[in-house]
Order: sequence, then structure tokens, then C-alpha cells
Amino acid sequence: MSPTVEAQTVRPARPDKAHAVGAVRHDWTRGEVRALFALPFPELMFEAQSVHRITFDPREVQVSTLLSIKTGGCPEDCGYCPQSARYDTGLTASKLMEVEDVLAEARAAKAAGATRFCMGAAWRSPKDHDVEAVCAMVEGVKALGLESCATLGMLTPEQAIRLKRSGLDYYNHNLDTSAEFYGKIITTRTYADRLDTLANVRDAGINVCCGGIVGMGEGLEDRVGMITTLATLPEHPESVPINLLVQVKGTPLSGTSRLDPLDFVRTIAVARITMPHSMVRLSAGREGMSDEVQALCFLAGANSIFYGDRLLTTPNPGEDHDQALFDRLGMLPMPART
Ligand code: SAM
Ligand code: DTB
Ligand code: SF4
Repeated sequence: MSPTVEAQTVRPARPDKAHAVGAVRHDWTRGEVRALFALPFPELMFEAQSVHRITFDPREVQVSTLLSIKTGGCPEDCGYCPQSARYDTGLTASKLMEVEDVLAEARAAKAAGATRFCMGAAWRSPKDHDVEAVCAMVEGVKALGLESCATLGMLTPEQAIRLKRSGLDYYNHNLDTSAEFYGKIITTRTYADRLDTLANVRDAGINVCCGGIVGMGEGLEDRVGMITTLATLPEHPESVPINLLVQVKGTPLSGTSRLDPLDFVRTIAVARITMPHSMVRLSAGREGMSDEVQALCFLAGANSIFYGDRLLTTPNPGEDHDQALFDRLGMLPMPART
């Protein structure tokens, strides 16, 4: 049977689209972001792929390794976090690690193939002497030829400048969710506090790593709000981690209904489209995800992962598993940019 004339007509995916694919914009409206989330899955993936390939090699994935340099005992009440002192999660708290011990872990991460080393501390905000200790770690990590990243909580402008002087490449500080949903997850610091720290980091000349968590019981409109806020920052974060909630027993968010994995993939795709030059990280939550869902995330434009069998306090797929996944997909670790 020959196809009808109508069936041969190529239908544009988004006839209403006024902007060039892949243009870097800071004026995304909630309506536009909502419309992206509402696209039929094949159209969304096509658009994400089209944007991704303008800037990036679709085979390449940037690999970072995380280390918890100060674990647990945190005074904040983030409802997802096993490190809050308010929840009984069975975690043993420990004090700030010694510089040499951190550098031994950084050497191992480099030997395993990581190009970025991220140091996380369970602080609301660091004391100035804590910042000095972290600066010594950053100097050591840089001397190994690794990119450095830290996530230490809220920073003052002076602390951000001090970290920049030590050579810090990236600072991670997440918005976590939409401004509207935020108060259901954290009460001990505000959304505005987070934006202030992000501005301090940016003003100090440090690259920004900022994203959030999905699967916390938020609605679609909260995912729309979070991506809109990120994509309308004065500069897009250089790295955008999209975490799937790791449910930890004892935290208030343990037992939250699971997010449809395709909605996670959609969030990655919309981050990719709205922030075309950013590294979008398929971040926490991979341990509970099939290889096939992870492959969809890469197709949706994710091009960064955490590598190594531990995130901060929870498990992550081991390096052998990830190497096998890369081989199955014909993907490669991205070379270091240092
Ligand atoms: N204490 C600092 C802070 O909160 O800014 C730095 C470390 S904190 C653990 C870094 C980020 O990890 C949080 O902002 C959150 O986005 C993410 N995170 C923490 N627990 C998580 C969980 N159970 N699942 C997914 N992401 C999580
Ligand atoms: C980010 O967005 N995700 C990472 C990193 N930044 C610091 C942290 C994930 C933590 C997952 C829970 C844990 O292992 O404690
Ligand atoms: Fe503390 Fe950070 Fe965990 Fe919040 S996310 S409880 S600030 S370690």
C-alpha cells in the first residue's frame, strides 16, 4: 500500500518554537519549560539530542569522584539527608579528614580514571579555619592534575574568594527543588540563602555546580520551577547535577512514592535543552537504576556521572560496572580540562 500524501508530510516537532535550537538563553519562562516537559517523549529526546550534539561529543561522559571529608552530625534538617544529626540513620559521624588522607583518596580516584575530585562536608557553613584546611586539600588535588570541587554549605564572599585563591575550580551548592516546594524539605535555611551563596561563588570567579533532587514527592510543576530557576540564573551553572532521591531509612523522605523513571529522564532532557553548554550530571540514584534507564539519561543529554562505589555516604555502582556500561554503549570518559 502506498503512503498517502498526508503521511509523507514532515510535521515540525514544535511549530510554535521561536528560538534557534541550542541558543543560550536566560529568559526561559515557566510556560516554555512546562511545554518542554509536556512534549511527547520522542520529540523531547530529539530536541535534547539536537541541542547536546551542538556543543558536546555524544559519546563522552565526564567522570567525577566524590569523597565525604567530614561526615554526619550536621545541624540542618534537609529531609532527604542521612547526615543530618536530627535523624537516626545509623550513620557514624566523623571529624574533618587529614589532608594527606584526602590526597591518598584523590590519587586513587585519578588512577581509576576520574578527572574531577569533589570533596563534600556535612556543614551548614564552614568556619574560617575549616576553609583553610579545605584550601590545603584543594592545592594538593590540583597538584595531582585533577579538577577540584567542594561542597561545604553556605559561604561568605570572603570564604569564596579564599577558596578561589587556593585554586578551587567548582563549588557545588544545590537549589534542591522549586522555591514553592522547598519549605516542605528544609526549614533551617532559605532558598534566598542558597541563591546568595551561589552569587558569592560566582562573584569569586569559581565555576558553579548547581542542580537539585527529584523524586522527593514534588509535583511536575516543582520540577518545572526548579529548572526554570536554574536556567534563568544570570549565568548557567557550568555543572547541573540532577539527583534522584536516595531514600535512606530514618530520614523523613524515606518511603516517598517512587518517581516514574521516564519523568527522571524528562528532567535531564529539559535541563539539557535549557542549559545547552552545561555539563548535566546524572548524579545520585544510579545504584537503584537499570543500565537501560541510565542509557536513556545519556540519550537525553546527561554527560557527567559520579564514578566510584560510594557517593558521600550511600552506595554508587562500582567502577567495573560503569566501565562495562560504557563499553556496552560505546561511550568514553571525557578527557580532563585542566
Ligand atoms: N552540607 C552541604 C550542603 O548541603 O550544601 C554539602 C553536602 S550536601 C550532602 C550536598 C547535596 O547532596 C545536597 O544539596 C543534596 O542535593 C544532595 N543529597 C544529599 N542527600 C541526598 C540524597 N539522599 N539523595 C539525593 N541527593 C542527596
Ligand atoms: C550532588 O548534587 N550530589 C552529590 C554531590 N552533589 C555532593 C551528593 C549526593 C549525596 C547522596 C547521598 C549520600 O551519599 O550521602
Ligand atoms: Fe547538612 Fe548538607 Fe545534609 Fe543538609 S544536605 S543535612 S546541610 S549535610
